[in-house]
Amino acid sequence: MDSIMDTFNNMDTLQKVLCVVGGGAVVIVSVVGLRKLCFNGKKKAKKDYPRDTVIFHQIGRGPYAPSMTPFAVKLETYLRMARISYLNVHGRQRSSKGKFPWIEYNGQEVADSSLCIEFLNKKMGVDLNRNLSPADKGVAQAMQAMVEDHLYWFLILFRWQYDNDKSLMLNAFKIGKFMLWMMQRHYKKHAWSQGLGRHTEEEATDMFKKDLQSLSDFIGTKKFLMGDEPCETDCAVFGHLSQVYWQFMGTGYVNILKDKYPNLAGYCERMKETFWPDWDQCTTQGGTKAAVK
Ligand SMILES: N[C@@H](CCC(=O)N[C@@H](CS)C(=O)NCC(=O)O)C(=O)O
Repeated sequence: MDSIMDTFNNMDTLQKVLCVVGGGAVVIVSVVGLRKLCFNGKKKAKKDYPRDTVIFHQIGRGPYAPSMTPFAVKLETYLRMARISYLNVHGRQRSSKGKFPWIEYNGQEVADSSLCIEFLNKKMGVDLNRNLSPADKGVAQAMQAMVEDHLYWFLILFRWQYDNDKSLMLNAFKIGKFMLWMMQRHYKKHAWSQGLGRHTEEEATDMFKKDLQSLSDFIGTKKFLMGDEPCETDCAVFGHLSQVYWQFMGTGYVNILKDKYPNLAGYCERMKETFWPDWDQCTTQGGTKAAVK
């Protein structure tokens, strides 16, 4: 270190400026390159997947639920509810929109879980909301927006930003401390741009609880979100609640559904029993038992 400093001190001013600018450029190029590699994904190589099968691209399985991504649990639950055959491809390949999950069908890419559902509904003639009145459809859509565009951000904040125990994230994503730091920065930026990341932890926690309370009040004693039969929106609601119920370790709210919103805990169990008889095999740590005490 001393000899590097001696060499630097012996340089003339121009050499020092070039050295500092060059060093800075190398650091910037490395960080930008690493970010592109980690967050934008690699160029896709076309593969020969079977025809007439939904190829479901998602990250690896979660420790106690089938994915750490609520949108993947949502889409896979939909595929099961609609009885559409699919092939899982687990990996870090992002969609053309830079996110997970996404699907391919006979070579056609569809990105965004809701657009995937819309595409498959049309392609396969599926309508899981057929029993809902127009007014019920409106309510279901509003509930979905609350869960995906509001509640979701609190999952992000609890997981990546608040000063909780991060061992679940390190283990679940099999990442080291540097990658954790990169991902924390990435999600912090996103939550800030979205707006909910600007609140204090206390304010955000209150909002998170209000969302859970609304879901709990709305579901009440019903078996599923809109009544005795599950509908398409249950997939999104379950996808998000599954993260709170089974994969909220390290947050201080690991048992919040069981303790404060038992009907939501019952709802999670019901959805799991109905659509995921193989739940434990779809997790890396044997599913339920380890997570919910
Ligand atoms: N609206 C999208 C949301 C998907 C989404 O936000 N996925 C997150 C994982 S939970 C993601 O890919 N994040 C990667 C990133 O932001 O870089 C959908 O429904 O699929």
